[in-house]
Amino acid sequence: MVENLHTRRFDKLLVANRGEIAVRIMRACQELGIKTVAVYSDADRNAPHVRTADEAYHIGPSAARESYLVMEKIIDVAKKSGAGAIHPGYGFLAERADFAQACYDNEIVFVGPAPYAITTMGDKLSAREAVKAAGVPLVPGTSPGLTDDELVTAAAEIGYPVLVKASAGGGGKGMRPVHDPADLLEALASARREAESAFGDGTVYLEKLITSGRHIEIQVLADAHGNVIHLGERECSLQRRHQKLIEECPSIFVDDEMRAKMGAVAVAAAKSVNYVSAGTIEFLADRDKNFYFLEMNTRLQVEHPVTELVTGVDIVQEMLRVARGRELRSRQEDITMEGWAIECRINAEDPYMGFLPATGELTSVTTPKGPGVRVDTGVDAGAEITPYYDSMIAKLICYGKNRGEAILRMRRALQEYHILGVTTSIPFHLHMMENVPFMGGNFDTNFVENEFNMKDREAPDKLEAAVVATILAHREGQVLAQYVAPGARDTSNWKWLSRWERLKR
Ligand code: MV4
Repeated sequence: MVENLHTRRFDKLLVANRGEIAVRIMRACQELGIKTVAVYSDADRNAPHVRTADEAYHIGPSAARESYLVMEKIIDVAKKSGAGAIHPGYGFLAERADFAQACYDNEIVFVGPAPYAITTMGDKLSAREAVKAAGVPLVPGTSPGLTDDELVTAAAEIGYPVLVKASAGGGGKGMRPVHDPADLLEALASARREAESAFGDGTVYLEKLITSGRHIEIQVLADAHGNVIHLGERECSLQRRHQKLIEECPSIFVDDEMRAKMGAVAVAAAKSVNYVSAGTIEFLADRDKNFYFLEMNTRLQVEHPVTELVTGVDIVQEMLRVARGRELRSRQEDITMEGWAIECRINAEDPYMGFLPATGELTSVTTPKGPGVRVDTGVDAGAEITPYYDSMIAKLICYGKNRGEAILRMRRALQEYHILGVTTSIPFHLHMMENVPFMGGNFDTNFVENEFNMKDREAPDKLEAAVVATILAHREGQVLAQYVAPGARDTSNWKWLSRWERLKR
C-alpha cells in the first residue's frame, strides 16, 4: 500500500455535512464497511443523516457559521470519535484549503484533493494560469494584475462584447458583461466593489463574452498513483442566477468527438495541479462546439448521481478508495456511458413567486419509486425546513435507455412526488419536462431566465392540494379511478395530469 502524504487506511469516517449529501456519503461508507460519524446542529437534531450514522455529535447552534463551518469543532469530534478521515461533501468546508490543511496537520485524511490544488483552482486567475500551461483552451482574456488603462487596451484587442470577472469570484458574482466601450470603466469599478465586499479580493480580469453558450462539465477521478480518468460530461446549462436546477448526463449537444476532446482537456487540467480525488472541470461551449475552460471545482458535486447512473461508477466509493491509498477501480478504457439520466433539484422555493425560498414543516412526503427512479433526500416527514441552510431538500434522478425515456420517467416521478407543508420547485420541473425547446435539447445558459417563467401559470390551490394529497396519503394504494368524477373513465386524457388535478375533474 503506497501511503502518500494525504492517503492512509481508515475504518471510521466523519461526514462534515448535512442533508442529502451526508446520507449519500454514509451509504457509500456502509457499503465499504467504514463506520460513520455524523455532526449536527440544533436544527438537525432529528435529521435523517443523524439517524443514518453509527455515531452522532452535536456541534452547536443552527447557524452554519456556529456549527458546520467551525473547523475546530469538526476536527475535535473526529479526534474524540477516533475517525481517521473526514469527507466534507459539497459547500461548507469542502473547498477550504485551510480545512484540508488542518485535517492533514491533525493526521486525519481529508477525502478530497491536497490543499495546493484547492488553493490554485479556487482563484480563477491562478486556475487559468495553471491550466493554460497544460494546453487547456481558455476563453480569450487578460492575465492577472493589469491596470485599468491596460484593461481598456486589452478589451479593444479581445473585441467587444467582453465580460468583467472577479478573480476570487464564483457562481457569477462580480461578473459584468460590457457591450459598449464607454461602459467599461464603470463596469470594472462596480465589479471590483462587489468582489471586494463578497470575497475580500477586488481583483478583476476580462474575458471575451461567449454569448448563448452551454455549460458542460466533465467529471474526473484521480488516485495517488498517477491515474487520472474522466467519466464523461454533464449538461448543466439549465440554471437560474447561477444556481443549477436540472442536470443531465450525457449532454445532447456533445458528440463522441467533442466528448473525447473535452475529456482529454479535463484530464490535463487535473494533472496540472497533481489532482487527487473527484473533481469537475467546467466548460463553456459555443454554438460551433468550441469549448473553453471556466473553472475547476475541487469537490464532489451535487449532480454526481447522473454520471453514476450512466457510467455505473460509484463516485463516492472511488473517493473513499483513493483516500485509503488504493488505485482507481477503472482505467479510462473501462469507462462506458449507457442510457440517459436527468436530475431535478427539489428546492423549498416557490417557482410562482420568483423561486422565493420557502420554509415550513413537512407534514407529509410521498416519494416516487419504480423503474429508473432514484431519490437522494436529506429530509423526511416532520422535518422543519428552515432558512439556515441551502433550499435544496432532495434530488430526483431518473434514468432511461435514452433521453426520451428519461424525460417520461421524470414526468411520472414528479407526478408521484408529493411534499406537503412547504412549497417546492416541483411544478417548475413538471413544466420543464413538457417544454418543447427543452425536449428538443434547444437551450443554453440564458434559457431559464430569458425564455421561461411560471407567471403565466396559475399557482395551484394549495389548500385543496393539501386536503386531497392527505386523503390519498392515508388511502395510499387505492386505485385512483375510484375518485375520478363519473364520465372521465377514459384515462387517455389523463396523460400527465397530477393526481390532485385529476381529482378536480
Ligand atoms: C462566462 C460566460 C460567458 N462568457 N464567461 C457563470 C459563472 C461561472 N461558472 C462562469 N459563468 C459564465 N462565464 C464568458 N467569457 C457566461 C457565464 C454564465 C454561465 C456559465 C455557465 C452556466 C450558466 C451561466 C449563467 C450565466 C453566465
